[in-house]
Amino acid sequence: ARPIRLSDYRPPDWLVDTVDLDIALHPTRTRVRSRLRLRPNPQAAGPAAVVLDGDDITPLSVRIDGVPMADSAYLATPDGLTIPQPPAGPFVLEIETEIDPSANTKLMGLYRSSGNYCTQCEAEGFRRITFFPDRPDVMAVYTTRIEADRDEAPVLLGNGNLIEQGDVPGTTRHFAVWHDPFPKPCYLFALVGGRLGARTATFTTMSGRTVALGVYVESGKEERAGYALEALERSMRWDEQAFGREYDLDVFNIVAVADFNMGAMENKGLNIFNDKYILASPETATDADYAHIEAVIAHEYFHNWTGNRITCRDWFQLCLKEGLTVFRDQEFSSDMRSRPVKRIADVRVLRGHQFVEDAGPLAHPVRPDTYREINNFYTATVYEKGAEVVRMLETLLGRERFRAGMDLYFTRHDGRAATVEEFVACFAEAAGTDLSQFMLWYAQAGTPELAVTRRDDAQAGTLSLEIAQVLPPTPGQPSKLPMVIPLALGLVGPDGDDLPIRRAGHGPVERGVLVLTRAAETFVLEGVPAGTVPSLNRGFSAPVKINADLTSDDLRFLAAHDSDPFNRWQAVQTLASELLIENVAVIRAGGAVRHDGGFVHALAAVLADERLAPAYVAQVLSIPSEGDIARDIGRDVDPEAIYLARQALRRALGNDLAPTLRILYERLRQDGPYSPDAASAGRRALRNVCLDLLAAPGHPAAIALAAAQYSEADNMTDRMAALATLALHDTPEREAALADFFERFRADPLVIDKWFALQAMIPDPGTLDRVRGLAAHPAFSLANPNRVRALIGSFAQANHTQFNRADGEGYRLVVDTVLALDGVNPQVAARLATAFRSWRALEPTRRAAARAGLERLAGTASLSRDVADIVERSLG
Ligand code: HT7
Ligand code: ZN
Repeated sequence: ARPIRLSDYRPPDWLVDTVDLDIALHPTRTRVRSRLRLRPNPQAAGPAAVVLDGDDITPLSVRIDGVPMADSAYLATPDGLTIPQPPAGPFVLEIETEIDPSANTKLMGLYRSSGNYCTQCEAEGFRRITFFPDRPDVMAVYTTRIEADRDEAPVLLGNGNLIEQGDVPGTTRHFAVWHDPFPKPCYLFALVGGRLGARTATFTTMSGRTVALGVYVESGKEERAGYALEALERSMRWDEQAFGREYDLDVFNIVAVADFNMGAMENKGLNIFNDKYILASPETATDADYAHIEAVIAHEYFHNWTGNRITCRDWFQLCLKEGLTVFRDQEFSSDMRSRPVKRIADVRVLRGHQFVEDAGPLAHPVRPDTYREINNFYTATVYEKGAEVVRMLETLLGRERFRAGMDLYFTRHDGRAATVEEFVACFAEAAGTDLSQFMLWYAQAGTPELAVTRRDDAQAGTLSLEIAQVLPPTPGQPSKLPMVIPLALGLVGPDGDDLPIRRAGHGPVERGVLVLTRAAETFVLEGVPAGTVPSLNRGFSAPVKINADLTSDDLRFLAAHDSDPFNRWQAVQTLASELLIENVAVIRAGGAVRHDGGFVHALAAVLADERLAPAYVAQVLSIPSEGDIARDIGRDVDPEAIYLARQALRRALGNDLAPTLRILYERLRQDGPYSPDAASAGRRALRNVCLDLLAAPGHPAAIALAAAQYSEADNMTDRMAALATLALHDTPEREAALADFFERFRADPLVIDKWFALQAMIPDPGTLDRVRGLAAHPAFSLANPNRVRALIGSFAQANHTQFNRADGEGYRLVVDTVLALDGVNPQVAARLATAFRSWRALEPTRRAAARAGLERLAGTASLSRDVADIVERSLG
């Protein structure tokens, strides 16, 4: 039946007004009774069969308007249930099924995690619970009765508000009835039953309503749920202030579970989270963990409006909720923390994941137009590039008109399932502007490349910028049209100050944003003295690659003076990247790497600038990753040479900057108890970058410093940073610290994940055997996605030299794991298989080995649809 195409979209034949579920939980025989009020869709073509989706379930009984149906009156298949001749008008359909949550290793539908019951229905999990038109444009009002053994599941949670609860007379069982008055698609359905402890609070909304908040965790871990609860309160307040969005139910619950396919899920009134994004204490969570928790809590909460109240018409519109909600959570984190540092971090993620995706065989538009397996489209392109597209709308329209567009979207589409066209139309209308060319951002895959050429006319006092845009071909899209690109520009005058931006013949450039619309165009800027340096794409106003004719002197000038913190950081990154790429070539040719005193000097100047926040300086000091360098090189990639070039630069920085780094390291020492706030985290970040660079040359004194920090740390950030530094040096201190870490935290699987991940990332040839050994460790389990991602995911995605071993053994390990995992959890197996997405960019030996790995997967009988889809597209 697959592939599914956007162009084939048809409105549903039948609508569901209400869903009444009665779910009696049992470890292996959970009984599900569903009662659907169906009516023909007036928008559909005419009388039609009722076709319900199902996956791995069989009907025990089917009734129409209370009358049992003969088995011959409906057709049950592995994919669902069809009633060929339903009543002509509205009717009530009742279906009974029985499911086995304990046998559910796919973690989609109803399953058990640490003995607790929980659900995951996005994208197509509800059909594993009961038969239903499992598509987001069928929105219904749900009432759910949950029944369970009181001992086994004292806590019973559902969507909406709790309307009834009690004991089942004469039994050990009890029940709870939840009613959600807001129509929703079935992917937002959820229930939880188990032995859970909670942290609770109340929140008073902007209109004065009281909402009961609860964060439920494994009993005994309530202490670690406090930060998540506070983050939830901050998110709720922020959405009122920034977007005027108020929460709408009497209750908002969050539940943390240990076995979860992704980060978290925005089920209406009952978010379910991977416990990794809830549980935090200074001893067990790093500053980065705290920041992620805050961001994910916010993201899922913000879905209440962008995703739940207004949902997607179909899964092709996924970016409508995900891109927009990522944009909203990024804005929230920027307001809670440092805006420039958040922007830099987000762009690092975008380039590290989305640009890589865009450059390989898995590239797809922000709104794909075809898919075989929707679970494979929860990608960096849909999420991160989707957020950039929303950000560009704001940049193009300005804050006020953008907000007016959002307001219109909220009022016009509340309670509906919408499309990208309808979303963009709100901005076009609110701003009185034509956004038809802008729609190409949703339709065309690939990262635009801008070539920028400067022409100075000293006499006329003008600077001309000739800008050409090219969008490279991507799978299924050999040629492209020019895009609308908002390019925020600065002109840094010879004295280092910003100059006004005026276009000859046009006057001042609104908000300093040049709007590119053609394949090639020239912007003549006036009032520009000689020695002015353009600062292009300030704040990363568009998700593009820029190839500008800026010299190293220009970049050093920007690194010292640019008033735009993003571009100041970018200038240093570009300088580093150019040096590293040059040295990679030198290494491959057997030569000696070039030491660049100018680059060291530029970094020293940033280090010496006391006006800069430590968190920002930490970002400047973090040179491009191996992945960044590989991506910038783009073809014939040799990961070993990249590693060596990067190591050489890190050593040079560690040696040349040692005195300054050492002074900073001491000055930034923590002077009170640990606090996860952004300023304290920034100081730790910079201190730990200093430590890592100091240790890079491998001097025993620096290794001892790291070992001392490891054992003296009173928080996980400092302990983990020291361990990560030690992990890069093959010393007795490394093995001692790793052994100590395991003993300290062996009872805490989330912390042991850090231990798995760190070892998987060690760039030594011995890592392959180490990872094989760890995969057999009692703390490892293929059944738990966090364990798999920590050990095998980190090896495949973050250990460039060892995953890409020239002998192909790294690929073999990952292929073996994908195959073993596919029968357990195909969604997670498919995600792991995407590690091969850049195989074509490798040098010939590794390319051949990676291809052989993919072909081994392709040649395996009975691959899941999830893995088969990734493998076929990767080879395609
Ligand atoms: N909307 C959710 C995406 C999702 C998911 C979450 C958990 C398990 C499986 C899932 N499939 C899709 C999470 C989000 O982006 O907010
Ligand atoms: Zn989301």
